[in-house]
Amino acid sequence: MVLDAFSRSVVAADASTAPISTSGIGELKKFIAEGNKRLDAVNAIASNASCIVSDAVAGIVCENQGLIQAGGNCYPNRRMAACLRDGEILLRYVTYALLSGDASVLDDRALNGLKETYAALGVPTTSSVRAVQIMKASSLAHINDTNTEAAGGKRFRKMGSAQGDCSALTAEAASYFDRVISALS
Ligand SMILES: CCC1=C(C)/C(=C/C2=NC(=C\c3[nH]c(/C=C4\NC(=O)[C@H](C)[C@H]4CC)c(C)c3CCC(=O)O)/C(CCC(=O)O)=C2C)NC1=O
Repeated sequence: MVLDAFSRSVVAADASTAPISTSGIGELKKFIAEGNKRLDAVNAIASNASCIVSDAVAGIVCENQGLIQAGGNCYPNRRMAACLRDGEILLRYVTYALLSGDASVLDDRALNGLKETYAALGVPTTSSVRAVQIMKASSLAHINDTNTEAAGGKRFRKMGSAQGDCSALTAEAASYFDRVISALS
C-alpha cells in the first residue's frame, strides 16, 4: 500500500484502535512547517535527475569497463539504455518517497522483487549498488548546494536554495538511497 506521512499516522493509529497521538500530530505539524524545505530538496534532485543518473552510470562504466564489452551487462546499447532507464526509475521513486515522507511507494512500486529480477538477468549487484551510491552522493550535494564546479565541470549548477539546517531532510533522503542499496544487496 502506498502511504504518506499523513496516511501512515492514520494507519498506525487505526491499528492500535486509538486516536492520532499527540506526538503523531507533532510530527505532522513539523512535516507541514518544513514543507517548503522538503519541496526544495525534491526539486534539487528532480531538476538534476538526468545529470545525476548519467554521471552515476558513466562512473560505474569508468570503474569497470568490462560492463561495456561483450558479455558485460551494459553491452550492447539495448542494455546500456535499460541501465540508464533503471537509474532514472530508482531516482524518481526516491523523490516520490522524499516528497511523501514515506518509503512505501519506493518499496511497493520499485524495489519489490528487483533483486530477483536483477539476479535472473545477470545485472551485477556491485555495479548497481555503486551506481546508487554515486546518485546518493550527488543528490545529497544538490540538496545542500555543496556540489563543486571542480566535480561538476561544464554542467555545474547551483540550486541556490535558501540556506538553513537541512540535516534532517538530508538524513531522510540518504535513508531512501540506503533502502535501495539494501534491497539490491
Ligand atoms: C517501475 C519499477 C521498475 C523497475 C525498477 C524495473 C527494472 C528492470 N530492469 C530490467 C533490466 C535491466 N536493468 C539493467 C541495469 C543495469 N545493468 C548494469 O550493468 C548496471 C549495473 C545497471 C544500471 C545501473 C539492465 C542492463 C537490464 C537489461 C538486462 C537484459 O535485458 O539483459 C528489467 C527487465 C525488463 C526490462 O529490460 O525492461 C526490469 C523489470 N522495471 C520497472 O518497471
